[in-house]
Order: sequence, then C-alpha cells, then structure tokens
Amino acid sequence: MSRISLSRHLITQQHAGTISADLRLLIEVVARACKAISHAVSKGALGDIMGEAGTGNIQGEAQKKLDVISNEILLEANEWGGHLAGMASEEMEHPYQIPGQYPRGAYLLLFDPLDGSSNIDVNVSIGTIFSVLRCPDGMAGTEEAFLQPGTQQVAAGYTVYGPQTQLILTTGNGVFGFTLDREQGSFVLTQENIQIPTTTKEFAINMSNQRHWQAPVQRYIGELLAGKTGVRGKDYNMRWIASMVADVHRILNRGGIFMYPRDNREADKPGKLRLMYEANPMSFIVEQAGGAATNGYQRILEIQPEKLHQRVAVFLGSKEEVAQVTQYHQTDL
Ligand code: P6P
Repeated sequence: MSRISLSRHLITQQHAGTISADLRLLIEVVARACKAISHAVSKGALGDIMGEAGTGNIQGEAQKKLDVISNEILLEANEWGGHLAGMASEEMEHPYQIPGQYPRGAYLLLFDPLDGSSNIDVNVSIGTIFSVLRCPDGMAGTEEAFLQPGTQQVAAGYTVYGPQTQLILTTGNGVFGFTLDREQGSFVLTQENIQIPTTTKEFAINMSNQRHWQAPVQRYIGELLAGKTGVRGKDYNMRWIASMVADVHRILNRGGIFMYPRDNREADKPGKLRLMYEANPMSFIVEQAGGAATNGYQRILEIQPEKLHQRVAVFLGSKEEVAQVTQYHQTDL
C-alpha cells in the first residue's frame, strides 16, 4: 500500500465532501499537538515531565506534570487558527475562551489531554482523547454550547502513546488508524475501516471494585468468570491496563468489552469516567467500528449532558457482550 499521510487522507475526505476545510485544519492541528505530546512523553525521566505538578484539577485529582504540559500544548496549538469557538478540557473547570486577538471559528474542541496519567511514572501506555462539536450560533464562549449529546459529534479520536504512537480517527465515515513515522514526523495511514469483532472472549474491568457493583454487573461478570462451566459456555480472559485509551485500542483491534460501572458507594456519581471527553468520543469511535456503547440503560451517545464534567457508567466494545450486560440492566431492576 503506498504511504498515505494523515494530511492526504483528510484532503481526500474534504474533496469527497465529508469534512470541511476548517475541520481538516482542526484535526491536523490536534494531530500536530499529539506529536508534541508524544515527544514529551517519550523523554520520561530525561525530561522534566515525571511526577506531580503540585496542583489539582476540577476532578479533585492531583495533576501530573504531563497532564498540565499536555493541556497547554493543546491550548496553544489550537487557540490562534480561527477554527474554534472554544475548548473544554478535563484539566480545566470552565471552557477556554479564544483570546480576543485571534479569530473564532465554528467548532468546539473537547479533550482529555493525557488519559491514564497514573501510568506515566511506570512507563505504561497513556493517551490523548478528543471530541469535536459544532458551536451553536451565537453561543461561542458559553459552557452551554458544549452540552450536546454525543450524536452531535462531527469528529472524535485518540492518540495512544505506546510502543508506537498511533492516532485513531473517525469523522463519521468509518474508523482509520495512523502510525507516527518519527523519522518523517508524520502520521501514516496504517488501518482503514477498523471493525470490532461482534463476539469476544476478553473483558476489561477493575475487579477490585467488585463488592461495589450493582446486581446486573455482578450477574454478568459472574457468568464470564464461570467460563465453560457456566451459561456462557466459553472461557474468558481478562485485561485491565487502567488507561482507557490503551484498553479501547486493544478492543478496537481484537474485540472485547470495556466496563467502568457505577459504584454503589457513590449514589450521586453514575460512574468514574467523564461523558463529554472520554465516553462520548470513545463511543462514537466504537459505534463507527461496528461496536456498541451504553451506560447500561441507553446509548451513551444519546445522553443529554447537563454538566461539562459529568460522569457516566461505561460498557463498550463487542456488540454481543454489550447487549448482554445492557439487557441485564433492563431485567434485573
Ligand atoms: P482505575 C484513568 O485514570 C481513567 O480515567 C481511565 O483512563 C481508566 O480506564 C480508568 O480511569 C482507570 O480507573 O479505577 O482502574 O484506576
């Protein structure tokens, strides 16, 4: 296959009418920022990027230096291009206002600049997740503009910083994978129309929370653990990297189901993961790849957001398994 760069792929999509010139520019700018983050990540202890930043974020979490660095890289790369009406980040309480000296555009960019940051200091794969919405007319600069269901996304993607740096992207016409060629400094198309297998023998969940799960999840996981001897009639394998980007990337490539259920201890919190810049972009990608994504009760993409940083329970991946655990939520009421 002749090498097709991300730029050539996006120009082809623009000529086909599936994306606008400004959306193409936005995606290229985000990809360039991810290259800079990849460079910072790969320095490890040789760069001043490890450990705590000594600050906290809106989530009440201690920020790693790389959380802050990655957030700043994305803000600085995107604020001047004229393609955005605003940005929102896991690391910032309120949306970022495009500085007055720069033109504003039609799109809203949301991101988790460095997902899985607890893995930074132990050299395990981490990533950047992003989601793109159109800004409703006259709402530039407002938080309300961001509160759109995931079905309104015009693009979503993630970059996984692992043995390779790979960018996974959808603009609503399938899922494409690009691998960073460090010698050329460009993302090269390496996967087209990625499809998630409908069935699987692999599940991803943090088992240490088992005592806090609700009945439908207890029943479902119990069946997986029973393996051949139980109703599912097959043995399952478990993987948990504690980096959503890495777990979802595995599922995108070989199937599986990723779960972060709600925790009985926190009735006010429907889950750990954030809807707007983790669950929604990943759900868009997974559905575009033929998988499914629910909160146990409905498609994640159909949830009407009420707050920028609201959390959600997540069950996503191979269609058959997501349907099964979702069905138990409907019947085991
Ligand atoms: P736990 C990382 O902090 C994250 O937000 C996701 O990337 C990951 O899937 C999950 O939390 C890991 O959670 O409870 O296993 O640390």
